Amino acid sequence: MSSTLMRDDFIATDADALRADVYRHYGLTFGQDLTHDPEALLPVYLYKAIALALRDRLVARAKLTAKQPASRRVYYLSLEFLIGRTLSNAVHALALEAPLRDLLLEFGINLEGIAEAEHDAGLGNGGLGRLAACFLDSCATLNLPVMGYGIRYEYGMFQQRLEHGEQVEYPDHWLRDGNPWEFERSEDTRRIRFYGHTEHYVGSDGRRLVRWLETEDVLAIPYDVLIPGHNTEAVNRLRLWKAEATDEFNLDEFHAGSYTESVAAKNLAENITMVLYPNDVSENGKALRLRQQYFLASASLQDVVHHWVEIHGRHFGGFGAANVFQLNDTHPSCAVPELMRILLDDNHMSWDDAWKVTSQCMAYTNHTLLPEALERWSVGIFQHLLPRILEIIYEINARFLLEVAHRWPGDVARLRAMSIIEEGDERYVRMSYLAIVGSFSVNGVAALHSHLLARDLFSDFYALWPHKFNNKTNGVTPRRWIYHANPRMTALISSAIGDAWQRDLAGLADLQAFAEDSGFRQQWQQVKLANKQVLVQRVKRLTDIALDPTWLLDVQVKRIHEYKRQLLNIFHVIHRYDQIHRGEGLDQLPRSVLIGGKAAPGYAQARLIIHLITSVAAVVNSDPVASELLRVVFLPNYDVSAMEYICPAAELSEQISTAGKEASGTGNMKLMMNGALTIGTLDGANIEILEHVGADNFYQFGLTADQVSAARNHYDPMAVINNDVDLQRVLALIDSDHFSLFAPGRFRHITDAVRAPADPWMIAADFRSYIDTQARVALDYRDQASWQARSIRNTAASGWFSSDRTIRDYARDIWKIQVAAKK
Ligand code: 26Q
Repeated sequence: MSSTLMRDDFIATDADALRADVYRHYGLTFGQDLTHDPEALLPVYLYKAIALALRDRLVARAKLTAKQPASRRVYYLSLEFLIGRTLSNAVHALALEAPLRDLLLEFGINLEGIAEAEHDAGLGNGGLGRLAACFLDSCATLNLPVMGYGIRYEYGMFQQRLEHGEQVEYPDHWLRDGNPWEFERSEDTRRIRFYGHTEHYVGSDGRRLVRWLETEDVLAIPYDVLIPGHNTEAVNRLRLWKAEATDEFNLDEFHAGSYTESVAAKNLAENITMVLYPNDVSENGKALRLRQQYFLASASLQDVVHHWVEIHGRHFGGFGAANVFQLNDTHPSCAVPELMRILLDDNHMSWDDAWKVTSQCMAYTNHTLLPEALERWSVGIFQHLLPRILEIIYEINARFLLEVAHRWPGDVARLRAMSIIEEGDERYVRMSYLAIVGSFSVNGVAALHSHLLARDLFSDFYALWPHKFNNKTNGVTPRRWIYHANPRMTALISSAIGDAWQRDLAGLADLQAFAEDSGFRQQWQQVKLANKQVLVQRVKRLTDIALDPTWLLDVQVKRIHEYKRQLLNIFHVIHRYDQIHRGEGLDQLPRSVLIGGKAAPGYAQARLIIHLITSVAAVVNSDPVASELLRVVFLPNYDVSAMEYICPAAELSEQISTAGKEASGTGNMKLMMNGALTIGTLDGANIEILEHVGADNFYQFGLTADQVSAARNHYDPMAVINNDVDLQRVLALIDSDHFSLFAPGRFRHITDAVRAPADPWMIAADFRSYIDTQARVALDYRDQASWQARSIRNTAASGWFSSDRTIRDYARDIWKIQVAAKK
């Protein structure tokens, strides 16, 4: 069966061959007339022609990689892969930048211009989705047998525009111009079942078996995207599933003559992969989201089992040792009962044998400490949509509770607390408990986060199974976030320490010594200035706001959420504006404050925070006095491509979440790598950033996680406010409608929330500490020699935050697979 790889599969990577292929795809694949007139050129076709020429060169590598023997394979299951653009990544991985730039000269256009024609693959909300994309990059680069499984959403993360200062969402039809990077693989189509009912029967061998009958089925069609490693021939795969109706859809209606209605009903099935859900509390509990989750879990597991059976037959004894499924949060945790279903119902294994296999190959990563963000599904929805899966969850729970009862005899409260089924007026399936019970590994994404999971959120489970719990601090890929995003800094670093650091980011430590070199510091400053100029031009184009590239650039980019405290940031801006207005602080350091991020559409308070930011920006930027010292920008539609030009330019990185709420953060790492200093709380990975870079090179402020929890029950924001004239003035300015002249009371919800003793985010508690620390930043920035030295030290200390390090940790501790020694 196995085909041999043809010599011809390997396409020459020289400049002439590349040139011929780009011309061929441009003229033949897309039927365009060759033109060297930049005015007449359609960049989207040139982009697609180049993409295909590059993809051609990855195919043979991908086939070879797939044939490599592996004693264990890993599958990264995620509802989100926030890939962004692929063109430059492929160019760099194939080391084809120089010939491609030469070729593009013939068309009178540069690589950056062509790259802009590619639409971001925005198949994720934020950190969790981008982490999955960085991980795939590192796995390929480290030559690991890891494959991604996700969903090919027709519409990715919505596009954000501002209208009258408010967020408005537009659909992200990213596939409109076609996707040159994917291969449809209809031969691997899988069938997914929904609804129906179960029937228990006795098999011919006397076993008690279960059938899932009268289901409504949907087809899962795989689309493969190639994931090239860097400095290696390895090319891994990301398989994204699209839902399609089966051909027997609504046969009854069809025969009854309602042909058009029955074809139209295809929509119901095809809706499943129509749109990415925004991370939105108001969207919780939507049945379509559960359909997406089961669709991904079932298609992916069937796929892996299918290929297993092709090789091993229906013998699953070795399956658990040969496969690991890494669950990216609880979103794909239906994988646990689904693998049980496949082993029990489709392969007639005993419960004990099936459970041994399943719990040997599942591993769960948690990404949140917020109790309200833990996934729960109403039993009613489950029963209706996935009756067989619910039955299996009940059985898993019954056996698990026996174990709990054995460990804590007579402790009914503990049974109630740990049950996978939450009892009450309405009953719920607790997806995190299902994932913990079904997995051999449970990890958090930063040291503090993992510690708090074990100590607080999952303490009962930690007491029962301490060996399952571990930490894997997040990381980000230096290929995208340094070499691609910041070529100027990359060149400067290599001119100082050589280029070994580009293969092992720990080598960045050699840069430490250059912090004392004044010539190098000046070059470092020039690079930052050039990057700031690029950003300033983009900001001008997108918002019409003019920034001065010599001012301190203060950046907060991330999803808009109360716990991330964009409010604290804008309170600081209002405070400085107020000072200027009162004729104080006219000698203050000029600063540009850039804020970007999307609010979940149903999250009213987050939308209001955006409106406050844009309203403050309008007032400050048009004030003749204030705008000489302070400018504020809300950058619309923050996404992966935006971060690629923001992080090289940023000088101050705002990581100001309420301590104990941000699991890790990853933007903090991208900004640090590019030489920004962090102003941050002791939260998530900020703590590890501080440990690596040292307290002199990090602006720490605010309550610790333990202080936040201790203050919880006697928090008195009014006492804090009454003691702080600056905070009183900030609140008074907002309440006086200074930023909402024609809409009295518009921001009252915001100031009320800050004054409420129940404010979980403790804005008032950290205000003074934040303002004072910002004043220190401003003072320190005036000493540019010292600032640049500390910027260099941040980059030098950032090597540990490479996702290559993170993936080595996963490979060693969880996946138990070999990584080749460092070169
Ligand atoms: C859940 C149910 C229904 C609809 C949507 C969702 C949903 C979708 C996305 C829930 C959560 C998310 C995304 C969470 C996320 O991005 N978390 C972040 O993960 C990063 C990577 O580990 C961390 O660095 C961040 O701290 C964490 O907030």
